Amino acid sequence: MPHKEMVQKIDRLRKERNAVILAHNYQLPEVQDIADHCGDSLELSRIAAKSDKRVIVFCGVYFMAETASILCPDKTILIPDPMAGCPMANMIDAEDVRQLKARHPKAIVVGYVNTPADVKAELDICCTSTNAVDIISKLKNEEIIFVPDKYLADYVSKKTNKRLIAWEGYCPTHVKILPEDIIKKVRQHPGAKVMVHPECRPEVVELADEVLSTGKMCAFAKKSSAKEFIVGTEAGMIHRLQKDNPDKKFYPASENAVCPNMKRTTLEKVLWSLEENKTVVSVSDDIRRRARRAIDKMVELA
Ligand code: CIZ
Ligand code: SF4
Repeated sequence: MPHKEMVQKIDRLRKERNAVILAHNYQLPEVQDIADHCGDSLELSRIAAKSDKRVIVFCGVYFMAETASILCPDKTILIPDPMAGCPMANMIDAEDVRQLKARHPKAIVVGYVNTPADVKAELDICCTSTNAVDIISKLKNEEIIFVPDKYLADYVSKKTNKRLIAWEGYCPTHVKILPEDIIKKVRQHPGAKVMVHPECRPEVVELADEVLSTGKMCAFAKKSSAKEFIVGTEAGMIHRLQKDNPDKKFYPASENAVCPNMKRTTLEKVLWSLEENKTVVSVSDDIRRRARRAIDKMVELA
């Protein structure tokens, strides 16, 4: 089907079905372009919760659609491709967290938003890359468990001067960005500001001017007086930044940082999702209630 026809069909169905289409900052450019809103996972979940639309088409990975479902259980949350998982989120399961808690019974358990719903249900507090440093710095506990990202844990630990008991997970896409990539790009664009995501390796984080979540990258690029930026995160972010700031230039730190799961969502699948009401993401009441507590605790602290 030609692109224009597909976009027209999506527009028609979005109205008929009373739906809102949300796209994560790492989605394909053509998906970002037809979305009602782009953002990070929590921004999008909050938009979903506030929306008066009945149906939410969540273009992102599975844990993000689950988080939206936890925050708005009365709406229909659709994921255009249910196979779009996050390998980092899947590096830990609920039983792993229960075992960690048994080994460190006094510890408080903080978990990155990149976790499946049943893992969130085991957490004391959820956090995002935007608020992780803020939340950990406010905790008075002697022992803090942090799951699943060892690199985000390392960054937060250095920023807060706190020792964290970290799980050994990592993002397979962000680890593809190497220090030599940053050095090469800085040589090519000497005036550019280097912003990287805290999921990157510590050796990459060390070379950055700014360490930011995708939401914060958007805000920083907008307000900075710099005209050029080297961007150390998933490739989809370049489209978002370039569209918001047409007078500035954005260069990927590495062309290899492409998340195959984020790229599973295509316009065809968005259309199919609206046509067939597929695939519905829902979270059982018990898991939802417990996971919701960890998210509410984050909102209270951050
Ligand atoms: O929370 C998100 O959306 C993720 C995974 C990354 C970010 O920094 O926005
Ligand atoms: Fe998961 Fe990394 Fe892909 Fe984000 S970029 S969805 S953390 S694998």
